[in-house]
Amino acid sequence: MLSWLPENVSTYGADIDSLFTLIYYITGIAFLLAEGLLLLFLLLYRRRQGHGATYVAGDRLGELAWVLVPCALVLALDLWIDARGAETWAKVKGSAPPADVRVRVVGKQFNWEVFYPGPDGVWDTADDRRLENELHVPVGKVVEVLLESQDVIHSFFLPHLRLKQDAVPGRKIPAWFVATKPGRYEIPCAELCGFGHSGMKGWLTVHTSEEYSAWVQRQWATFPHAPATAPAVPRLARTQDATQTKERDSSDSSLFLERRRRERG
Ligand SMILES: [Cu+2]
Repeated sequence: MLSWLPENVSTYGADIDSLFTLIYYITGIAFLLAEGLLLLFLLLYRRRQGHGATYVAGDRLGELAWVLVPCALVLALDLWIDARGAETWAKVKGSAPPADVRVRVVGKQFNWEVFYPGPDGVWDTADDRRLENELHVPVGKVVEVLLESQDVIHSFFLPHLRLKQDAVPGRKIPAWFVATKPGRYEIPCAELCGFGHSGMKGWLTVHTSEEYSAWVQRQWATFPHAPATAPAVPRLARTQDATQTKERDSSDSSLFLERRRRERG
């Protein structure tokens, strides 16, 4: 296996790694074959006294085969990778298990802003928390990350969780993961996003459930309605919240249009 990969602490990490390994060996072998043939042909058909160059039109089947056979091979290997990856893609990107913890992550030049809905589980209320470059989650729980960008395209990358997803201005893109081991892991930005890109790095802290409860207590200690136990599960169901987000979006855009109308008028 590929021992230089970062430690896998994700429930779906093994699936991603197995695909990565497949692609790694296919492209590695293809590279060695192509470059080996190139060197061999350079040697075999090098310039020699008394041998002129031959013009090859490529219109005979035997000549065309040099193009068509590699094309068919590449296509077949592509389809193989697609077939092997379909199930993993469906699991990781196609659907998400019900979230235990939900956060919003906004990429901006040059840091990650992490928002928690707070004990009431509702966004945009007084108990929301905003953290800079710090994402705290409990181990073994489904974490849903709603990705946004304030300026340019960023890429939210959790190498140890085998998760990478672009954050695109104007879009809210959901991603999810379940961490299997407590620890502190890097969150680099994996998309060149400006002069400070190389320094754009946050930290994911995966707590044990007791540690996470204690962390939640500390974060929301100042709120009188802070719960006795950790709000691991925000109160809103997924569908309810999706509707609410949609409503807020449309009201945002209608406010924007209204403002434009007033500015013009
Ligand atoms: Cu970046």
